[in-house]
This record gives sequence, structure tokens and C-alpha cells, in this order.
Amino acid sequence: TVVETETALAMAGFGNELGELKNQTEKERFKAHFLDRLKSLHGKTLAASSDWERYSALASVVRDYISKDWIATKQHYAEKHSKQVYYFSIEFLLGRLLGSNLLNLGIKDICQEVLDELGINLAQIEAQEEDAGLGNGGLGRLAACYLDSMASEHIPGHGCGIRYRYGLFEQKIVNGYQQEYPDNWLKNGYPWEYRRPDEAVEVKFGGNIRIQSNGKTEYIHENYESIMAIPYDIPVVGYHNHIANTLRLWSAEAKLQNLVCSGFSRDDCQGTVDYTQTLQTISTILYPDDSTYEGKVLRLKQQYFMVSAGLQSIIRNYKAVNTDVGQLFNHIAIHINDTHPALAIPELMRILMDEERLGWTEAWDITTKTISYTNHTILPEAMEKWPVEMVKTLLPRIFMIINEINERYCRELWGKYPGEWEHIHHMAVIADEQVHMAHLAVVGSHCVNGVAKLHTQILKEQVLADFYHFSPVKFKNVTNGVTHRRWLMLSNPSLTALINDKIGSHWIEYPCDLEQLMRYANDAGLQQDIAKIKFQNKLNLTRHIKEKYGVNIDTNSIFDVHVKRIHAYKRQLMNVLHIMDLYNRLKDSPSLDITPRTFIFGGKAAAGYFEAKCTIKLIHALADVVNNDKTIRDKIKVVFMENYNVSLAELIIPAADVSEQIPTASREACGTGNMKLMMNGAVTIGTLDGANIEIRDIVGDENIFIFGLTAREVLDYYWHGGYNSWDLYNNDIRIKTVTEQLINGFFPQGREEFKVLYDSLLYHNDRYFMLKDFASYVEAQNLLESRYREHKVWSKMCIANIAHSGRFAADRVFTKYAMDIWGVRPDNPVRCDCSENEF
Ligand code: 4GP
Repeated sequence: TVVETETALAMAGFGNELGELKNQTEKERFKAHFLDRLKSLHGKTLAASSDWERYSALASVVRDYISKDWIATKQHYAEKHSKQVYYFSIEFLLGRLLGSNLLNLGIKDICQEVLDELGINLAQIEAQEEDAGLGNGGLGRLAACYLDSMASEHIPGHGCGIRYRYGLFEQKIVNGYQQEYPDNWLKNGYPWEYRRPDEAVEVKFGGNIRIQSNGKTEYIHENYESIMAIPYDIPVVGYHNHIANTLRLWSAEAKLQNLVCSGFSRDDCQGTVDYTQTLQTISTILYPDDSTYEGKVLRLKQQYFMVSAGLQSIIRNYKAVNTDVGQLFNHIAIHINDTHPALAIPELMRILMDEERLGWTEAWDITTKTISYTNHTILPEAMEKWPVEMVKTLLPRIFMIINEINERYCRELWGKYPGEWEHIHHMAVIADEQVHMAHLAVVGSHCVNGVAKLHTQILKEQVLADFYHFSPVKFKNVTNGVTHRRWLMLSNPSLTALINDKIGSHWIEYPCDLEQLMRYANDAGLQQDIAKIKFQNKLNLTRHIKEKYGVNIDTNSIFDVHVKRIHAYKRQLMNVLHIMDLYNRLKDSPSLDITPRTFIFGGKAAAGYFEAKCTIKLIHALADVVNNDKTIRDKIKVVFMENYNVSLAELIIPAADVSEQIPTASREACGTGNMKLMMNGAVTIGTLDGANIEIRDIVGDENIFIFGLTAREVLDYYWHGGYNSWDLYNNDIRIKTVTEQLINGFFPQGREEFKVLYDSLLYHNDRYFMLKDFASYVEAQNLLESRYREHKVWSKMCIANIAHSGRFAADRVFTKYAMDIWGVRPDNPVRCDCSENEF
């Protein structure tokens, strides 16, 4: 038998042969398993099967590998009584899972070999998977990176979110305009999820509260609408450690008893179907349009649905093994990702008081010790507030509790600031007929953190300054991080192999060890190898762009990448103005000696955000002009990549030379694209904002291009009502030219198309300081170009960026969250010594 042969070989000291034999056996097993699964799932032979069928069979085999670890992990946590962490987030931007599951399970090579033998291309199979795009941007991708890190770091950390039927939206570009289509990611089923109808819970909306008092006051919820929350669990696989945590996504369904087709007449049944569909809208799309009252109500419903379902199931599981709910905070930590899950605070209070019969004081103590909160933005328009009437009507009991929280808190404030009505009003949870979710989140958590040093400082000094002064110990900084497994190992395997060759593979476990690459920063061999890999990655992207858009780009040009949500503060428009200026210069002097550049954009604009959508149209209009002008001899090209998502990012980021991180200083909380791009050797051109500052601090001024106003200067301008952009218009001919070109017929679309952008720059006083930063941006771009020409200097910059990127690995971040916020001690906590103490 195989076992006998293995034993015999081992005894005879044939270690290598033993390894090979095991590998061989595993491979044969894997192959048989895969072919069998193809038959049982699809009734097909390999030859007759489609790529999608192969994908689904392969995913199903991988599920078998995962499920063993998943069961064992649950048992392990139960036996150890490990403290469990739950990360509540309205977004989880997972991307594809086949590749990362294979990588983390450690069976990628075997799978690759098996498929090679069968004549199947793994990448082609992986491409069959729909991206799980249950998110909008940074906040959602961060949540996904953190799940990966928690599992890899042995932290019992699970996600809780919503299983949106259609995610955000699929972006299609038609004649340069963004159009939004439902993202039908579940159309073929989703192999990674497990539906758990037995663990469904009921969530109640509307109705009234009857107060009953016989000895102890009881709050009885009546006449409510009931919705069933059905959990779908997705295992989250740790890296080579046999850990599988859980991401639990909730789906809304009608409660069976409420569905009566009395008499079974056609009308009755139609009514029931309509009713069911209305209920299910709760988990239909992410961020429904909130410009209408109904849209707002739907968002609020989603938030409560998620936290109520999540908490009910957490408490139920807790009580299955623990008798004392008073000890909850010793066994459970709940983290709220921004304010969308902040209703977890009153909901936990409701459960503890109304269902577990605890008094207010004890319930409040438990709640605040259990919950912690991360703030992700200081943009005033993103600070959530709900009209009191809406909360009261939709969630009557929750409103009563929020009201009580507010009253008690205001009383406490009064004790400290007697007579200071204005001050107290400013900090209240309910003020001006609105519930302030950020205030609720701060008041009901034991810890509040910002996501980069500057962001935390702005929270402490401005946005949440009053709260900081009231309870300074609550506030911490944890700079974001990204998982190097997806963003380097998976998306850039050649670079990963090169790094392994050069410094060994220790960095995979201890990402800060990437710093060892600095020893070879001047090594011509390494420089060349890195340049070769970059070229190959650029070639892949070049081919994709040619295939998809029919645009020829020069693989030797500088790939200048600006990928992220389209938003005025992220200043895609300023990038465009720079390209227009460069184009004008080329037109003026066709012999201008510049290194050819390809400007690559990608990102979605929120469906109702007119200005951002207009910017997308502008990028396309510019691409039409520039890409078709023979006189500039292909020196610049502009490409907009449609439907930017995680998978596209995995293609673009490894091919980038330049990373555009150019928000108005103070507006970008942290940024994580900046980290992914540096990890792949792109050099940042950026403002002193968010994590750019920390990147600059670690790579040094010589390895980054910094320009523009500082946060302090921007905030000072805001304080004094801005600046006069007409002065710049009148005094800088380049600015005058490019802004006029927006409306003077330079773009054949006509003079009105981009008027709104022109007006925002000049008539609305350039709120995001694009004209103010224009000159220094152009200067930084010119310097960048001259550095790029010095191949050695540029290669050294790439190496420095890769080498220092371990500082931004999510694993390191998670050790901090675990130990300093959640009171969880990972098995192997000291992951990195390249970071200074952030707290
Ligand atoms: C984003 C911030 O804009 C970004 O700077 C940060 O890196 C990311 O969160 C993760 O912390 N915020 C959002 C949002 O995505 O919806 O507020």
C-alpha cells in the first residue's frame, strides 16, 4: 500500500522521495476527486465540460478541503473558550475566492500541476468566478483584507454583513457615460456559501411598544412587521494554518406564516408575491439611492436588519455554552466598521434588557465593554444622521433606548460642563431632530479609532474634539493595512518568487522582513529582474487593454495609475487637467522630449453623483482627443478601465509604475490603494494626506513625489472660507488654458457638457483646491518623469517601496487591534518590529 511504501522510504532515509511520493499521491487524489466531482455535479466528462462547470467542480473540491479545517477550527475555539471577535460591516468587498483559498490552503501548486496535466488553464478557470462585490470602496475592501488577516493570525474573528442579491452595481460605459446595471453575481450560484435556514432569526420593524408594569417594567413590541434573516456562511481560510473563520451574510426573506394565499385566488397570490418581494428588498442592493424618503428608510432598515440578526445569533450561540450573559465582554468583542452598524449599540441594550432581563446600568456596562468603533471618514456629507421620526416609526423600541442613552449622556455632560448648553447640544446623540450616528458610536463604544495618524489627529482635534476631551483614553490610531497574500503573492506571483529567491520566504510570515530587500537596492541584477517582471505585468495589461478597448498602448511607456472611487476630493479632475496641460505642451512643441506615458483610470461614481459621473465622461472625452491625435505620436494615451473591481485591481496594480494618491490633504482618511501599489513597486505621487504621510516617513523623501497643500493649510483655508481661484486663473496661463478648454469647444462634445466641472473650479471656488495645487502637481510630475529616465534611480525607488511595504501588512495591524482593542491574544503575536508604537 502507499502507507507501507511511505513508511519504508522514510525508514530508509529517503526524505525527498517521500515528499515526492506524498505529493504524487495527493495529486492523484486531487485529480480523481476533481473528475468525480465534475461528473456528480454536472453529469459531464472533462472533455464535454465548460470552463464554468470546471470552475464549479474545482471550487467544490476546494470546499471539501476547507470544511475539514472549518469544523476543526470551531471545535478548537469551543475547547479553548477563545474570545470571539465579530467584525460588523455593511460592505465586504471580497473579490474572487478560488485563488486565495488555494493559496491559503497550500494546495495551489498541486492544483496547478493537476490542471496542467489535464490540459486546463487555472487562470482561465479562476476567471469564471464572479467577483463578490459587496462593497463600494476602501472600507469594504479593508473589511475583506482584515478577515483574511484574522484567520491567518489565528484570531477567532468573524465577519457579519448582508448578502446583497446585486451588490453595488455593474458599471458599463456607453459613449463615455457611466451606466449602472444590476451586478448579478449570484446568477450561477455561489460555491463558497452555506445557507443555514435552521439558524434563521426574526427581525421586527414598525409597530408599537406596549409598556406593561407588574413589578418589573416590560416593553412589549406589538403590531410589527416581521422579516426572517437567513444566514449564509462563507468560510474564511487562514494562511497555511488550518484555521477557517466565518463570514456570515444575512439575507432577508418573508416569514412563512405571513404568506397566506387564502383561497389561492390569483389576486391573493399576486399580493403575497409582491409582499415577499418588498421584504426582500432589504438585501437586494448596497446603498440604495437615499435621495428619497423611501430610500433612506430602506438604508436604515438594512442597518438594523444586519445588526439585529447578527447580535441575536451571537447571543444565541453564546448562551449555548455560557450561562452568565453578564460576562459577555470577556468572551465576545464586537467591532463596528464605520457608523452603519452603530445600531448594534441600542440593539445589544435591547437584547440584554428586554430579553435577558438585566437592568440599564449593567446592560450599558456590558455593551460599552463589548463594542468598539472605527471611523473611516471625516467628510461632513458622509456623517450619518437619521431623522428622529423615521427611527421612531421604524424602530420604536430602539428609538426609546437611543433616547435614554442620549438623556443619560447629556446629564453626564451637564455634570462636567454645567450651563454649557451649546457645548452639550453639539455632543448630543439626538439633536435638531436627528440621531447622530457617529455620536452614538462614540458614546456606546469603549474604543474609537481613526485609520491613519493624520486622520486620528484630525478626529481628536476637530471632528470629534469634544468627545476626545471628554474621554481621551477612548481614542486610538490604527493605521490601515492590506493583505500581502492577495496583493502581492496572488496578484504578482513572479515578484513573489523573485523576492523568495533573494531573501527567502520568511517575509511571508513576517512581512516586515521585506526590508531585507534594501540590502540589494543597488544590486544591478535585482534591479533588472524587477524591471523585467514589471514589464511582463505591463504586457499582460497592454494585451487586456487592446483586447477589451481596442487601444494600442506602449508597454514601454510609464504606466500612471489612478484607480479608486471617482470623487471630487480624490481629484481625478486634477489629474485630467495635468494631462491636458501635457497635451497642450506637446501640441505647442511636437518635438518635446518626454517619456511616453499611459494614464490609466478606473473607478465607479455613485449613481446619484452628477459631478463624478461628469468626470468619467471627461476622461473619455480626453481619451478620444489624445489617443486619436497622430501629431503627438503616441506620447500620451488615456485609458479608462470599465467596472473597476478587485479582480481588475489585481491585473492593474502589478503593472503600475506610478501610483496617483492625490486627494485634497485632510480629506482621505487613509487610503489603501497607496499601500497595494507600493507593495508592487509603484512609486507614489501624492499629497501629504492619510497614509501617504506614513509611506513618506518610511520610504524617505527620495522615494516618493510629494506636492501640494498640507492638511493644516487646507483646514485653515476652510476655516477662512476658502481662497479665490480666479486669481490663479488670471495669473497662470496654463490654468487659464486648461480650464477654458473645458467649455470652449476643445472637446467636440460641446460647451455645456463639462460646464459643471468648470463652475466647480471657478464659480464654486475650487472646494478641493485642484487649481491651488496644480502648479506643484505639474512640477512633481516633471520631476517624476526625469527620475524615471534614470533607470537605476527608478529601480532603486521601486525596490525601496516594495521593501518598506511590509509595514502596511494587515497582519501587523491585526495584532494591534486584537491585543489593544479587543483583548484577544493571538497565538503568535510578535509579527513585526519595523513599526513604531502608534498608540
Ligand atoms: C474609506 C476612506 O475614504 C479611505 O481613506 C480609507 O482607507 C478606507 O475607508 C478604509 O479605512 N472610507 C470609505 C467610506 O470607504 O465609505 O467612508
